[in-house]
Amino acid sequence: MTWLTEFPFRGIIMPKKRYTNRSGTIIAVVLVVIVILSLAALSLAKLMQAEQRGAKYNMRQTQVRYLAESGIDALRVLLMYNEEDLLDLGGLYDNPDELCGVLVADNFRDVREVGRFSVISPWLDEYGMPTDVRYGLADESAKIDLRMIWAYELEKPGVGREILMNLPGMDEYIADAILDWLDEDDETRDYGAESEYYEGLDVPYRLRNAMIESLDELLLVDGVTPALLYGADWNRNGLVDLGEPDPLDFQLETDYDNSEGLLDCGWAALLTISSAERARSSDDSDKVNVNSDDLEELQQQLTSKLNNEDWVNYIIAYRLFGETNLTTSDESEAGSNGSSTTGNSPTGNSPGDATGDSSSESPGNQTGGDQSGDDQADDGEQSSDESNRSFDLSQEPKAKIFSVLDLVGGSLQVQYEGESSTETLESPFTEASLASDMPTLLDAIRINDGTFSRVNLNEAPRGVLLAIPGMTDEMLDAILANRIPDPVEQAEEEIDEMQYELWPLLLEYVDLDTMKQIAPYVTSKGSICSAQIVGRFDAKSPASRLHVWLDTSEKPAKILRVQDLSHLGPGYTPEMLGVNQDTRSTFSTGNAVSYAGR
Ligand SMILES: [Ca+2]
Ligand SMILES: [Ca+2]
Repeated sequence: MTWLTEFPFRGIIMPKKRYTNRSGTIIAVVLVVIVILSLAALSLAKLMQAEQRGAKYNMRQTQVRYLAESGIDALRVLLMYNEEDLLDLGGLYDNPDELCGVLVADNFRDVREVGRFSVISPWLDEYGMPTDVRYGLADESAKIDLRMIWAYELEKPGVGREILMNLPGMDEYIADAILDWLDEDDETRDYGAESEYYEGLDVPYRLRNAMIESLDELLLVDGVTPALLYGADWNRNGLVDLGEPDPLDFQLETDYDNSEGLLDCGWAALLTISSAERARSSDDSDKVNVNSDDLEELQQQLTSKLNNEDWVNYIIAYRLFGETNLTTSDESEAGSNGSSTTGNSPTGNSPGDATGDSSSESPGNQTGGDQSGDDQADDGEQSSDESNRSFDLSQEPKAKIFSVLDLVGGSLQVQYEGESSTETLESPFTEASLASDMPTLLDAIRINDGTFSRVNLNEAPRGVLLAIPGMTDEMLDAILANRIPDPVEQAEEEIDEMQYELWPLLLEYVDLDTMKQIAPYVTSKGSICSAQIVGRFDAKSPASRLHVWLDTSEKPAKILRVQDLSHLGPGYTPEMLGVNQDTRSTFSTGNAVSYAGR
């Protein structure tokens, strides 16, 4: 400060003034700096807090994801049990003890750290409508596999369209567009759409011309809307919840009368592309695929499996001289007038004959077990005289067998090797011996390689059953009223016939002719199962919801696909998930009380 006092112009006070101002400025500057630093510190603290919250939320999300994944592992452990032990444990159809609110992480002090998973599938009421949840696996075969539709359409053009048209809300434009999307050619069907249409769109895209890879892909098909594919089930939990569109409004949007509720959850609840049927024979050997191309090999396999020359002979003869028997409703209506399509077809397929037989003879014959045994013995003697004759197995097979009932009660015009004339071969499978023949046959053979499944009539919802060609009201009622989807109950009831897909016939709810219509399309069990698994903590928790598909034909079960549905919410109420909300009664000390009291 001395330079100021020594300044030559003492009268001028400027320097002193400047000195005073400067000291004030410094204080102000210091204050501002302090404020800025404080604000910076504060915002840093805020940021850190947000980061901490974010990190904690991430951690919770990771934890609930692992809770849900624990559910997948728990299922795979249960699937390791043999069938009997599994049934003792309560099975996998509806088993709240093993699969609802299962405790994974327990914490006596903090209810926020109590973590659980639940395994959930739709529960169908007596009308076959999804109205609630159960704790277990859903057979993917309860839906119609698009690959079955396609395989059958290739076998008999028209079948695919008929099945699709039987779906609720479907019209011929969409049905043809779906088939055009799947077929490899570029020829537009009557009402369909091929590349010309898709490439002319504002945002053009290519159609697949092959099997779709996920159901969502159907949204790309001309005419398919989210409302049709997913119905009112926006959160994809298989139920129409509060907050989801009223199915009546939805009805206006889709232009479909949904008063029966069949389209509530859209086609996604009725269709699949991931079912399979890999059941093995009861002795754990592979079943024989009766539609394989190599007839010599087929004959050997059947001989060793069935050990019945007449049966093997007739099955081979059917492949060589029979007729593929996939009826569509148009034909069955025409057929009921009494006309048989061709002279060479199995006579049992003539609807007039079959109806007559079944109504007049079936009750008496089926109760007379001894009589049916005698019939079989007679057949055996007759054919043993001719056992030296054989068929020319190098011929191209003419027919495929789509259900074991194709073999029942008919006859074939056959030609033996080296002979010029044809003769009639009566089927060794008679209506009278159904009860004994069919279980043996069903246990030994299958009709394809099992890469896709037919419809599981024990679990299929109403909308699926209605889509099966040839399904009658009588058949639908018989199935819905009498089926026992839970294997635990099935075992308790001890009705052996229930394990076969032909049970409506074997238990005499319907006649042979009615069963024949739907038999190519149905099975009693598939090998791929799915479920939604929700993991969450009991309080203040995000939820992780996974849709998982398991191949149960292998041990341990193979995880085929996991779809994360967490972004659509937990999907189920805490009560459904077995979450313990009454925290006060369970937790009497620690944080639990303070949390519950909030
Ligand atoms: Ca095409
Ligand atoms: Ca829903």
